[in-house]
Amino acid sequence: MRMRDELEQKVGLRFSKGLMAADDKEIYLALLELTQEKLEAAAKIQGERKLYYISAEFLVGKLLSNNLINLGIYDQVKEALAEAGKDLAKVEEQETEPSLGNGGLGRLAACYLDSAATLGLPGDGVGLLYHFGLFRQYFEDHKQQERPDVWLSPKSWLKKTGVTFKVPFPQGEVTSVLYDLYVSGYESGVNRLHLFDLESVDEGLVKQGIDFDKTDIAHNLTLFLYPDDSDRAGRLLRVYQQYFMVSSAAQLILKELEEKGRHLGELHKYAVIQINDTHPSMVIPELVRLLTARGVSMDDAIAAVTKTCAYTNHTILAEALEKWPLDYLEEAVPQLVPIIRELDKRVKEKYTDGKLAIIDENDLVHMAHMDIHYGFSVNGVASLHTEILETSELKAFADIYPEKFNNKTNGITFRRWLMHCDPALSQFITEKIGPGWKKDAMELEKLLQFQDDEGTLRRLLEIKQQNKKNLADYLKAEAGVEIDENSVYDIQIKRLHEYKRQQMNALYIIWKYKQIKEGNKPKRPITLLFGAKAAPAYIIAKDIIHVILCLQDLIANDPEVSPWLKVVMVENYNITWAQRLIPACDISEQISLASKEASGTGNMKFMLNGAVTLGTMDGANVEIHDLVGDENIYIFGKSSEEVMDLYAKSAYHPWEYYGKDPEITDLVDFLISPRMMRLGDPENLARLYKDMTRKDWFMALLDVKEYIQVKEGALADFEDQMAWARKMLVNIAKAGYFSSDRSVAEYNRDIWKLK
Ligand code: 26V
Repeated sequence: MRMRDELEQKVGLRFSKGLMAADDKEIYLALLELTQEKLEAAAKIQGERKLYYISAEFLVGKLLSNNLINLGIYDQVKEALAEAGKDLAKVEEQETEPSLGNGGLGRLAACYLDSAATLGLPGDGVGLLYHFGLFRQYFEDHKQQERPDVWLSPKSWLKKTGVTFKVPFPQGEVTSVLYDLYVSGYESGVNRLHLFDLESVDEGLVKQGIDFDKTDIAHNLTLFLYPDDSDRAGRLLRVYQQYFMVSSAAQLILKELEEKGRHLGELHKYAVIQINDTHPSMVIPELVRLLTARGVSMDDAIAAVTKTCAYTNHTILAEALEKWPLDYLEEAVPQLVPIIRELDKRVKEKYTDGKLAIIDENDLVHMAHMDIHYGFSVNGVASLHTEILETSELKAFADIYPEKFNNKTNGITFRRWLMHCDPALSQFITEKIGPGWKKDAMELEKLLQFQDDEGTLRRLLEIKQQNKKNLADYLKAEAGVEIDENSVYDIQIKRLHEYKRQQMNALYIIWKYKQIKEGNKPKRPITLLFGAKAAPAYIIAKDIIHVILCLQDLIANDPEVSPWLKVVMVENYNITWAQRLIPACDISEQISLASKEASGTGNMKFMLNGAVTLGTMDGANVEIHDLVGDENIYIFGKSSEEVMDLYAKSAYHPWEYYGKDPEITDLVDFLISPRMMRLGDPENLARLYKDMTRKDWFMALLDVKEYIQVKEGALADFEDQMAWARKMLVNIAKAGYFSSDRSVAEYNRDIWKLK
């Protein structure tokens, strides 16, 4: 049947009208049903051995267009709708974005599911169905406020499976209910994302903002992702949630194994579990518990589990490396404690080095240590990150288990992050080098032959210009904010964290503001765009948002400066925003303190869409730099070795920069200047000022001057548009390495061994 007829039939059946008479919402619902049926009919990827990718987050983004692209019917649908005078982009706006993640780790999980399905690898995701997601961010009085992110609706991509499991807690048993989402591969079959909900969950528990009774675990386990953990009840709730997730996952895995008629002791032959950061680590003792309860001996259970589990580390930040006090585990998951003690005992019998212990001398349970001892693979997510793990953070482990350590540099799916978000660029690339890059991203290198071709470079600039205009139009329509499409767009979008150094970017804004006030106008107006959520209990991160919003206001209302400088922080930054911002970007801000950003994946998305990176030698920036060369990236800042040395010697003191360098004094003092104090909240501003001058744990003042200088250099270079376009082209051409198809193929080759 023609697509137009299929659509007419669906709309007719559902709403008793023709396509032309239907509104965007109705068309969306019809398309949802139609697409879901096609997913249902698509081949299910099968295999003897299966991957279970367990993760607290899956930041999948809107699914309609992604599924249409992967099913190979996007163009047909778009044309059929156009025939009826409808716009697929408008229809897509009807979908609410699932709120199942927080940042890079969650988006990575979604990209990997896409790639596994694309490569035909049998692999399912397993996670939780959070009713209110992380939170919905809004701004009030220049401050972040939070409310529940209501995203679930009766008609959605979720399918109730009827599968349930009992999860035991000291307070009593609860029931997990399994929902599935189809994960389509590009011109391939489908896998699934399994999301567990709590049968007895009670949304009514949420009273004020995002507050709820954290102790009522029979009703709260699947309300929010990462609920506030600033008190004991909050931290305990994390443990309850994690156990709810992994016990359900483990039961699902064993159920599937039993259905295949396999012996449980052979788990490792038929299943591989990727543990995405430490949130799912309790799957190890839980599997041991379940296997022994079903008659497998302790030795065999431990051996099988160790051969089944692989751990990915996504951060070296101490506060994110989970260590649970043993008494929390006694309280929340007492059934696991004897097993964790047994696992720890076996380690201590073999190794005397206290650094290797699972349970340390303070009775803290190191989740990562359990993963490394009782898993067969440990990987970092970029070369530099893995090197730091091996030589520093996890050195004691790399010494005893060198064969377990490996690097898997992160990747992104080009389906969403180029084909979907930048169709004009996609089409142009295909015109130049054919469609082969969609399946083999390394083919993008063929673009290099055009690096001196004026026509190609001009067209790249035109496409970027159109994308910038599209963003300007969208911002005006959605947020009532006007930006100048002829300005240079400089974008920093990522979680708000001090190590990512949005505060350093804010200092640049202050510097530029002062320059303009002194009459030094830039050659071209500059637009600085931000998107970031701060964890609700992360005070300094919220102060940084406050400063950015105050600067946004200050500058917008200063007629001397506003024609030249514009600051915009978008509200509730999410995947949908990212898809609009990234194609419009000229300068990609990747300015973390070297050694702290494990990889970054936004850096890859920007590069792929023809933005030029301004960054430190951190995470995957190092690999981007290797690929594009000095000419096509702007690097500044102290190296990871220098930074790690400063930490080791406690040798960094912000006052040595703040007090001694009048230029820095000037910038930082501006935070508490009368102008800012009038506009903002003195408490927040003074707190950040104090932090930056006395602590500055992530060393913004160390690199800020070089940052300003190199950023000014990039802005100057932007004026030679043809030379800039050449940089854009090289970045696009070299981005192929960062396809998640490459990453996932490497995971499969070295770890999963699925086919
Ligand atoms: C840890 C914690 C600790 C307790 C509070 C809540 C919370 C939430 C998330 C995390 C995990 C942080 C790890 C993470 O997201 N890492 C990011 O992973 C990306 C994908 O590998 C990588 O590109 C980023 O550089 C890295 O920061």
